Amino acid sequence: MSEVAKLDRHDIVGIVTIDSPPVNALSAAVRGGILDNVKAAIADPEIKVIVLTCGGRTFIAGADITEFGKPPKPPALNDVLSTIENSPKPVIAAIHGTALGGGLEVALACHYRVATKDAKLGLPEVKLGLLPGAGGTQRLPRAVGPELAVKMIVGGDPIGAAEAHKAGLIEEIVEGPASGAEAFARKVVAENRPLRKLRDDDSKLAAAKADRSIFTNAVAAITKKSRGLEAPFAAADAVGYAIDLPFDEGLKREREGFLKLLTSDQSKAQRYAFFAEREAAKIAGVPEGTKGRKVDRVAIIGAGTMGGGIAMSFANAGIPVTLIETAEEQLKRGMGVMQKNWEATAARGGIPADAPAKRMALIDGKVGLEHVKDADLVIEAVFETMAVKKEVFGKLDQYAKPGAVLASNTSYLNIDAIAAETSRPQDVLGMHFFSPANVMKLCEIVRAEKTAPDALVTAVSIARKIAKVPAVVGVCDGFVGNRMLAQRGKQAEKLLFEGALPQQVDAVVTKFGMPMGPFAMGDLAGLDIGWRSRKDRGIKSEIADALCEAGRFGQKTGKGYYKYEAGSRAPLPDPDVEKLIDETLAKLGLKRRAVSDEEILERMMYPMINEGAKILAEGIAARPSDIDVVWLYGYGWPIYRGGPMYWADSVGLKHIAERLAFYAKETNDPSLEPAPLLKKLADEGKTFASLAQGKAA
Ligand code: 3H9
Repeated sequence: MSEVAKLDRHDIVGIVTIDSPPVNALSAAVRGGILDNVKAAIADPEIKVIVLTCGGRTFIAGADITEFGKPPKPPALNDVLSTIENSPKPVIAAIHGTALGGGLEVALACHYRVATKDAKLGLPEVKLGLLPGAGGTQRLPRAVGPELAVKMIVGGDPIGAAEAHKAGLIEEIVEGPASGAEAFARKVVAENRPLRKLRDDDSKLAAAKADRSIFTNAVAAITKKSRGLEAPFAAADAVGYAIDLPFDEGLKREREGFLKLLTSDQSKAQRYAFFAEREAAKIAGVPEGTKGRKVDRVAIIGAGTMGGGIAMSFANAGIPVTLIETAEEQLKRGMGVMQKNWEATAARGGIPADAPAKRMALIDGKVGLEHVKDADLVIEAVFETMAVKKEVFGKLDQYAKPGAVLASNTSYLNIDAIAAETSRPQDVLGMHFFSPANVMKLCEIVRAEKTAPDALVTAVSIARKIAKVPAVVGVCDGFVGNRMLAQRGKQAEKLLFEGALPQQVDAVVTKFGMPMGPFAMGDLAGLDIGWRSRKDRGIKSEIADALCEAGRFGQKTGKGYYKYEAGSRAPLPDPDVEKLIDETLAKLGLKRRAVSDEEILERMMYPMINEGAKILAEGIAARPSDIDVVWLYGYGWPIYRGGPMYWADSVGLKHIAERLAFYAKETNDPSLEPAPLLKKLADEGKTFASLAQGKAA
């Protein structure tokens, strides 16, 4: 018998336990273990009913993703599932933790399912660019009906045990998975319940068979946000087979769809992103086994947009927050915004009706920095100038308790200089959240020169606890994300002087898959901030300056690079802007030329990659995949393109280096010269992925 699974017998109940940490993924060994042990239970004449359960923190979390792309090893999952489904003795899945992907498919092949109350059940394959490949698209619609099945399979989000119970996906909610399932199993035998095989039960498909719009409407609602992605549409087709075709035929077509996606570039990129995200949580250069500090309470300084959003993220995760302002009025305003925000989410059904009150109760609003005294982690989110930050940190040093981690949410300032204001630079680091902070998943954790390893571990683990994706970066102007973005911004602006229009540049960027182009983003952020800072520094940017002089500050004034209809955020191209650009160029004696979309794409993306190469060479990011994580979760880089560094590898570094050198010459811009690391890799025919772990950030 296999080591990862075993069979125990409690008189008539055979208990098959899978134990393959960390998440009981369906590796070849686990598949074999299930098959052998279920067969042994079937063969044992004493056993009348079989319970399938898992050891450790979770039920099976899916196929073993690390096996994808390698030659398949027997037994195939579908063969394991048909052995379960065809068992002459009832098989009951006992679910705790998460039953995901292939894990839920195993459970769906069982005759009955029970789960603990905090269990989650889902088919998240689309998030890896796949569709369920072991009957999930055929059995789940038969278990819960096509509408919920579409939501779970095409949307990829799991449901909780209560919803699963209501929908008929599980029979009972139990206390302990194995003991609860065993009691349920005895009932099945005592009551002589039939072997429920989902494959043979079309009752929940009847309505959609009669009126296919039930299905197509559900698909249309879910795929609204699937722009550019292949998997959700292929997954929807597969659910359609459940409605239109006999089970075996549907299963065959599902398998074909799965295999096609498995070799697709999109799925490869999405699987890369899955592991990149987990890799980013492993901090380069920190001694193994370093433990984080305990964080029971967080203090956040500043109840503005950033501070409020950060506070919400902590309260969402059940962590108490002391929210500190300089005056009652600002505090009240900040608290009001949070409350409204949660109430709006509750009204949409996004969180339970009592959640806003519960979360507000976790936030203790206070005036005065002395109130940081009970906090284990302090996050400063005040005005973005060095003088203000220094003053705050000087005071924090006075009031914060010994050992508290002191973080700044600065988006570009030097953390070393901030840390130097305290007598405890080992406790100081950056936690750079992205706006809106309660929504965006990225948190750049900035490691300063003297940051202690355990302070760093604390920041990374607390970020994960509040459902953020942390990426550790080093100190430099703009850290990883904004430093790369600045290069894109610079080229975007230059393109306007050469002949492109804002809408042309933005269209290329959004067609690539980014949620917004640089000019629509400028309008959203407000153009006046940059204008003022240019004036302070005596710098000119004639087109942007002319827009601001004409009162076009972006969305807030209803016009910027675009015009906006009242109450709408949709950017509309504005002939007045084209005129303004023409006039500005005429004044400067410049002529517009036709700029191709190809050039725009190259000049938007390649300079960022070039900057990424510099960031790696300087050790600001430890791994190319960390840079990808920053872009995926902080800037909406399309997941099916894996991240800028991954994408660069797929384009070819030699091509990118050549094009950069070409544009450097053509547009007389030395900043576009290929970075030494990019050039070296290009010359050697290598990729970013080939880099061994770089210098620790
Ligand atoms: C599928 O099932 C296809 C089938 O339909 C068809 C087959 C024919 N495989 O996330 P964590 C590792 S597709 C391999 O940090 P958490 C992970 O890399 C699959 N490894 O923990 C990490 O390793 P390390 C559908 C996996 O508690 C460690 O486990 N299923 C897998 O925050 C801990 O992970 C999914 O998409 C895997 N399937 O979250 C579920 N899963 O420590 C994917 C995890 O070395 N998994 N690992 O970095 C998840 O969503 C989360 O891992 C889970 C736990 C919620 C389970």
